Amino acid sequence: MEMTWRWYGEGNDSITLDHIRQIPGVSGIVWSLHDKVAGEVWEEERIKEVVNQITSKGFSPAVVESVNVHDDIKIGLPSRDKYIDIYIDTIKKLSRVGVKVICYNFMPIFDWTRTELYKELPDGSNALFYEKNVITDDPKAMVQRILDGAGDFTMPGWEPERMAKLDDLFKSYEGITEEKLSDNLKYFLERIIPVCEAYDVKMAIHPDDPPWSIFGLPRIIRSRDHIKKFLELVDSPYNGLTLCSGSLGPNLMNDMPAIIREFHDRIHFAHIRNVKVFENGDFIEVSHRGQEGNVDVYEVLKAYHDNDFKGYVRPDHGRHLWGEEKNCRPGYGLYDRALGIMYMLGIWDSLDKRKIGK
Ligand SMILES: [Mn+2]
Repeated sequence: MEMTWRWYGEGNDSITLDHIRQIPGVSGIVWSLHDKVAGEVWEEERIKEVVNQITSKGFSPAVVESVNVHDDIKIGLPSRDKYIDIYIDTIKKLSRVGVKVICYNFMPIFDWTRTELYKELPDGSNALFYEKNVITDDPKAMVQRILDGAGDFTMPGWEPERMAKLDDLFKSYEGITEEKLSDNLKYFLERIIPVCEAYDVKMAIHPDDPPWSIFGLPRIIRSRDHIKKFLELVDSPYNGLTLCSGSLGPNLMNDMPAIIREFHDRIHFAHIRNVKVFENGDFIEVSHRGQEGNVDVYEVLKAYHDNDFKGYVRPDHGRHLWGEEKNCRPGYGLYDRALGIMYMLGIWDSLDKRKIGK
């Protein structure tokens, strides 16, 4: 596996590339042009500027997370072709600077969803929290909670300008069933995957987070069966997965090691994170250590290791430790993700040694 770190870019992240260099074993930076909204053109100069920053510190820029998909593509409006052309243009440009994997998602309106960004854990750290019965009827109240909690940072998918048009967005998704959303995803993939094959860029869809429907919106990547159906939409190795143990994990029916063993050859990027699921269905993000939550991170890594996984891995989110929540992005502090990397590499190195009989 190749260990990576998600970085939001100069002036847009509390963590610098020099910080990241001091974490053992990190070879790549997961990046994006974070000021671009879905459907916008990515200029070559802007791409090169970020790639040069990354490579000048000795990192690989091979993974982009994310190139966001415009709602018109998800809804299936006639204007989708124009936005797919722009997407294809971006794939080609990214290929030219050495990008190998593009992460994206196909969730209507909302990206990842939580009800609290700094919920305190018993040890005094805090983390992203999801309280089931807060997500009932009023999406606007939830959006306000998220935007208030994010402070000065703009979070991908939660841009205030976009959230201001929430009523219109909901209206435009009326009548979009899971089946229609899946058809629209297939249409998108049928156009982009041949380009990906020609340009050697693998697409890696991120599962829905949380793995169930919210506010009546369809969600189609949230279980083993959904993943199987998705991979069959376009049966090419270039149509693959960002397998996120933290996103699928809150549904305890999702057996992460089994999913990895079944689909490992289509997993291009692994997000690894632990979650603790409460009896009432609420969940909170906890440290990577398996015993602290419901995702057995050792078994997750073992499933990858047994299959000689060569793809990219990153710690998904982390808790906020030692007061860093005052200036870090929610879920993207330095310390817990670095601890998570050491835990994961510790397991991986042990598995390596066992394999060669040391
Ligand atoms: Mn993830």
